[in-house]
Amino acid sequence: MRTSRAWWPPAGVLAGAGGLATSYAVAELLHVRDSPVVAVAEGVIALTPGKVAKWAIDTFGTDDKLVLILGILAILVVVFGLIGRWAHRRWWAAASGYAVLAGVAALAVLTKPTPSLIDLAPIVVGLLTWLVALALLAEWLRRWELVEDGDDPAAEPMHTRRHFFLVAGAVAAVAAAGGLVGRVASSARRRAEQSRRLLRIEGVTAPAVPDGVVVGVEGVSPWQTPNDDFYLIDTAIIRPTIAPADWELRIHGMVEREIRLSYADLVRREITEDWITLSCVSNEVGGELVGNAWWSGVRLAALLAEAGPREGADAVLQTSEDGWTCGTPLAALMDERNAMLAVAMNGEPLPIEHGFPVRTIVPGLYGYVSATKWVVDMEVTRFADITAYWTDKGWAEHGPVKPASTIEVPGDGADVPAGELVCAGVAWFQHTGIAAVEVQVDGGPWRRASLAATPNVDTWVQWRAVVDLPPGEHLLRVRAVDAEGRTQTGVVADVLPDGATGWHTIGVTAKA
Ligand SMILES: Nc1nc2c(c(=O)[nH]1)N[C@H]1C(S)=C(S)[C@@H](COP(=O)(O)O)O[C@H]1N2
Ligand SMILES: [Mo]
Repeated sequence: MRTSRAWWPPAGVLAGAGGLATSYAVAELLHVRDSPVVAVAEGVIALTPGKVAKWAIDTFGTDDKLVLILGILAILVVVFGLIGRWAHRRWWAAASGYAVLAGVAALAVLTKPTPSLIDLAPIVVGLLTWLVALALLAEWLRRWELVEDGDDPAAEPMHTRRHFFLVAGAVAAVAAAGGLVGRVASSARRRAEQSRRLLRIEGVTAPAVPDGVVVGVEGVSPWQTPNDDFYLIDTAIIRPTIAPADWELRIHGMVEREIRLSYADLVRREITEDWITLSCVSNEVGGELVGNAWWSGVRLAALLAEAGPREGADAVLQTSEDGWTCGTPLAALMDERNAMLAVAMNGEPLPIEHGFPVRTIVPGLYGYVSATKWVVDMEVTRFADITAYWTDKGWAEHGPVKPASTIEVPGDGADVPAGELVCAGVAWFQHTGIAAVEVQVDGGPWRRASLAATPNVDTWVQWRAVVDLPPGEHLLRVRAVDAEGRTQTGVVADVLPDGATGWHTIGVTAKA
């Protein structure tokens, strides 16, 4: 191994290991379900003929998957070595080798059920690591070769060799760091997921959808939004994974008594439960950033009263584990509404991406000023003294929800039979409530829709109306009347700075 020639294959293997390690780290950090190698292994399993699979299980027993992964890694070592050799004379061959490997991984990832683009991030990072690492190693091997051939009399032989080994050491360090980051992230995540699965919270009950809340028109959003379908908004690139045993909430600032609360302290308290609709300030008119769930948690009013806010305080600056902040009106957290530290969603411990183990839910406020996921700190303060994540970016300091209504059936642009047509959708104005929904055809008179039931003023309501459409193109429009008798404004406003307004309008073509 004293000549540069011998080092091309090991350089390929080293670069290969570096790419595998960074892709593993990215997969674990981003909570991508499978790292590329595991995805390929699962792809191989899916493609394996039954006979071969049976032979593998008979031969290797329950270790069959481990054997498969080790087999894939062994093949990769050989391929990486070859790629290193190719890099000596034909860089394009080496680069294509990596591209083919990345392509196989991408295929394995994208053919899994419900693939998403983020699942490709580990593969892209791995491919880039391969190319950069091999390019650096190849550069110094080439210089070393020049020195050996005596083509570069100016160069110092020892120096060039040493430099190659330095680069190799750096690539090895990247590989080790990637592996370590991946391990740490995966064990933190597994710990949080495991504790979540084992959690039984006394006082948390399963949701029972109340009578009469659905209008029974196909195509309308389910009244209860399942956790898996609930919209997701957050700024966390790496979502926090907090085991309940590691969670603590500090309530401090302008209070008589600072409170520190462990998870056990929290769930020992009385559990409150309610149907509450959560919506995002970024939801466009007719948009889908809204969901309705059965939330279980601990009332904030009682907790804050124990802390004892001082005269002059009007805000609570909430901070999440990942450093996101929002300012919430103290009054909204302490009045009669069911503002809570939620621990369960639809009868299950909060999903990790929805804020496990504890998040805030405040009926009547947009999420960006209230619904802190992974909440760990609440500072009682004054709006005049604080700024928060979104208010720093030009969004309004106060974010009370605005009334909204949407037509879900028929869909925009649909062809419908002429004559009587059933329309339906949802409307919401959390913590004030909806008194009526009205529908209009082609700018004509507004007609009242019929409303389904609601258990409280904090949830959305489903509506249904029958309109009569002659053949041709038509515009359908919807608006709500709130429980205080105000009609939803038709003035069009953008989502920035404090939520969209305007009447949801769709076009349909009635066919004779
Ligand atoms: N930690 C944290 N909490 C957060 C956010 C965030 O970016 N980080 N986004 C907020 C916004 S803008 C909304 S609309 C809701 C969305 O909650 P969901 O993702 O559970 O639907 O969470 C809020 N809580
Ligand atoms: Mo939001």
